[in-house]
Amino acid sequence: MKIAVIGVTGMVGNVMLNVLKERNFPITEFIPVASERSVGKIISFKGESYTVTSLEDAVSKQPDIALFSAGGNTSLEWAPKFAEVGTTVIDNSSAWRMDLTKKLIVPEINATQLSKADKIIANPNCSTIQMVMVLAPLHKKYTIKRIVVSTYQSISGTGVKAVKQLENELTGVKGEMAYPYPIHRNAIPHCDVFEENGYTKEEMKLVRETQKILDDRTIAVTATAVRIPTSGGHSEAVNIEFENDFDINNVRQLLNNTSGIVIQDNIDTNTYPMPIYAEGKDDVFVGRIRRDGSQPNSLNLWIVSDNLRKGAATNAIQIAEYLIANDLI
Ligand code: 2RA
Repeated sequence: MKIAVIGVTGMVGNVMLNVLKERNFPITEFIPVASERSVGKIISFKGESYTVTSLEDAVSKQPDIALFSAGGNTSLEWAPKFAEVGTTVIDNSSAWRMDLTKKLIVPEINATQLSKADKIIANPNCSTIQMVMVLAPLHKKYTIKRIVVSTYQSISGTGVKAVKQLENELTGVKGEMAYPYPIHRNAIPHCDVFEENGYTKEEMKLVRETQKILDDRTIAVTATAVRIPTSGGHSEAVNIEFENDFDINNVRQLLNNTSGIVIQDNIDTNTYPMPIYAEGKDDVFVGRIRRDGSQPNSLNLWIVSDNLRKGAATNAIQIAEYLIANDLI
């Protein structure tokens, strides 16, 4: 496969290269692409050196697949240009996620929707991916009525500037600030920008993308997204109200038997998921599974996953793998 990675010098782009290598993705030609200011830079991939090229040049090479993680504006402008030359675009930005003509895919849940006609495919938001991975099997069995989710999000989701700000705060170095206040020893209830309704875009992604991926607009979702000083992954406290009652052991068994989910849940041994141990892994980790006795048919659980891997790079590459395996490219 001739594959282009757009945004190759960014945090997700870098993780994409690691995952492509780890999964031995079938690549016959690799095209690293970044913004004008990075064109000409030399990067290393699978032991070889490559020169970063421009979007114009990459389109002219007509790649089979283009993995985008370069922001929404770049995706809006360039994804159609790649699609026009026959490239299948898998885009990690929010640009195409809610477009009614585009598919929003978590392979374990809805890859079967995909067809050869899909030339621009949207990768969901990281905090959505880890949550719907757990919700999908539960929704299928018990029918979800309402979700209340609070997220505790890694600063790596903000970007390299925020990671650097935290490092500087820890080492006492004065440097550029991603936030106008400290990240260290703080919790910032502000991920992405605020919308008119007082919720942030991050919170509304959890609402809108969840309904689209589970293909059920009747699911009520409310979210609070918080940035915390960790870098390994996003954590989520999720409260689910079902239409139907459940047996807690059946819930565990169902999640345990779901591909991509690992249960870490034993209060006798203080076993539960934590981002510091999820970092670098592709699984979605679930723990603190317990009935919510405050209302019928309700469950609490804790979900943790590496936001740069299953939350971004790995999910996108799994979509590409699915397309290849099903002759859709
Ligand atoms: C965040 N979900 O964590 C977004 C991804 N950049 O800020």
